[in-house]
Amino acid sequence: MTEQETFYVTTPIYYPSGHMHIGHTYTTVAADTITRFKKMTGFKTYFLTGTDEHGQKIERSAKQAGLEPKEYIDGIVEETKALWKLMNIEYDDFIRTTDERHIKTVQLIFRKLFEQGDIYKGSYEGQYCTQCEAFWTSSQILDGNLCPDCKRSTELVEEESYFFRMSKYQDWLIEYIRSHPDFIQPPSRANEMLQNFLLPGLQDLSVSRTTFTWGIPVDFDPKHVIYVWIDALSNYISALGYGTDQDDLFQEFWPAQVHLVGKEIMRFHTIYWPILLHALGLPLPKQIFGHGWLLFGSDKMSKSKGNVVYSQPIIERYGADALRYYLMREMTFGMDGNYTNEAFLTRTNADLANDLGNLVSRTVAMVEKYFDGIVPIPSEYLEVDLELIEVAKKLPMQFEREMNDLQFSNALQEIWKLIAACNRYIDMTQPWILGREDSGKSRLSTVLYVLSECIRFVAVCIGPVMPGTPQRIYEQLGLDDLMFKTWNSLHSFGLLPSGIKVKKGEALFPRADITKELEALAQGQEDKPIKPQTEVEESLPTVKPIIGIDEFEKLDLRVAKVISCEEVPKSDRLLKFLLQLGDETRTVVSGIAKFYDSENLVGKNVVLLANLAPRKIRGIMSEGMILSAATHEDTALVLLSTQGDITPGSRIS
Ligand code: ME8
Repeated sequence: MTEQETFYVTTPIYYPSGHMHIGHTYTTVAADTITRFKKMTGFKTYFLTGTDEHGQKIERSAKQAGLEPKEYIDGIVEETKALWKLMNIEYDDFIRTTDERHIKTVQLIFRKLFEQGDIYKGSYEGQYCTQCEAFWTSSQILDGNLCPDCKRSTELVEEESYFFRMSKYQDWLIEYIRSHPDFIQPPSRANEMLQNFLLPGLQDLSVSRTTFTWGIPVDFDPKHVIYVWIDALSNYISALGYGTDQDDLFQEFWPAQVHLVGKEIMRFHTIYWPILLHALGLPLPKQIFGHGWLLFGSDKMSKSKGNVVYSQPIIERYGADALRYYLMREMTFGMDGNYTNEAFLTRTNADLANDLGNLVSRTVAMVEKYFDGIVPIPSEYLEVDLELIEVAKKLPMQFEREMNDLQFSNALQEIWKLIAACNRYIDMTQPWILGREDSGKSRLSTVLYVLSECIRFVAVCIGPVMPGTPQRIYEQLGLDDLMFKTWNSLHSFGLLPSGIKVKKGEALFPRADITKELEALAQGQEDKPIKPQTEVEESLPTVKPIIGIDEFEKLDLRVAKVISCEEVPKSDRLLKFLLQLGDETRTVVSGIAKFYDSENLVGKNVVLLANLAPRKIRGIMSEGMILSAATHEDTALVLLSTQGDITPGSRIS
């Protein structure tokens, strides 16, 4: 017996700096789909996902929520796991970069690279973008010192730093990429990496920071934390136990077959990661696939821009399979595409309710009507039958070829070719006419058998993309036995046992009234995107450590009156306030726009933390913080106010 081939697939580990949206769902569904397909076709699979929990961005998001970073992240991680469960994602492991197992491995990797001379200590000056957590060189930075990725202002930062000798490995990597055409996919991205980064020459990479603390400390120099990308990328091997004495998974599954990532992080995965692995003496993943973006208009949907669509309201109304189908079918994997509710509903109606749903319900209804629900024994096959059978027989091979290239949309189109052929076959053979006369019975038995068997082929193939649907089809076909539901059972046409009893069920995908559903979906997006498994109230944060009165007195809390309040352009979260405190006025930006209308606040008293260091938010200098009470998940938020009349500027103690 040959050893079972392994297939290790990963998604990026996502930043838990906000709720996961449909873009994160996209990559995760793709990884789940290919894993299920490989498992079905006989591979031993391993599917890793997780969260990237360190860095300044998370530290800041937590601070804004008034929580410790870990406390803040825990809530989002629970939410994320709940979302993956709803999406029917079956990962083998969920790694968090705050896991002890990960921290130990990252420290070990860093030390090893330092000891062998690949990492050295120096100092760094550069434009740093806190939003993207990236340093930019003078050739990359845009006019006005704007970040080339997110177009926000960057800061000039100088700090002591450890560096990785990227330049040492540059020629090796160029050669590797050129001699391994499958390594970077789609191929256009390989060109991009070579032209934009490798051929102009790599600079040594700063791999530690002293400007923030929320990270993995360098164990031999703890004022440094390890820069997020070494920390983050190592997850792909730390999760397998690399560098520990429990490294069975590593031995079995490394190198990964494919890392699935969005195209914006290809540079990290196709340059830093291979070099890091090579320096560690480890084999490289077989492939890095950079898929395209889900766009909102012409912009990438992203947590930091807030222009996102959440998966939860869609799943709640139409089920995970409809959304999984849409994501895998609508866009070519590798290219950008738009998500709109309208396109989703149109496709669901056309492909799922009409093409697939009707085929199954019509076939089952006819078997019930003409054969008392018993799948008949076919008689002689005519030309028209053989043509359809040929389409079905070709499907597994064509489907497999597309799936192996991660061309999910093409793979689904192959299945839908068979569905369309079946629907045409019904029109051509006209079973309702055959059913009128006894003489048509024998012909009708062939037609309905062929259709039922084609539906079985469809059900097996759609499983990896729509894991909840095959069983619903098998139940309608009356198919129990596992042996008719496997990939191998598609090797020959005609295995479906005659004599099984079909059972009409609910419509697989009810037809949506698009106008009505568009309204409901828009409302759903306004509501809370993701409900964690546990009740929100139960997970309210525990009380912070005790402080003395002297520490409390450092806070200068004042009553302030709202003179004016307006929405900050291009933000659905921020309001800009002009506040009166005695003789003084202050401008303050506050993230409460989701909970209050700006005009309702004018004239009201609020509580202001008046001695908070000023901070620029969206280009506006915010001079203090308006206090509010919020649930842990920010599902509800109310401003603190005063009871009774009090002069603005009064002290609060
Ligand atoms: O980059 N369209 O985390 P992240 C398609 N922590 N995919 C999208 C998307 C969109 N609009 N938005 C997000 C990070 N994604 C790092 C990764 S890996 C060692 C560290 C998906 O939370 C896509 O896979 O910003 C993208 O690469 C990833 O989420 C970015 O997630």
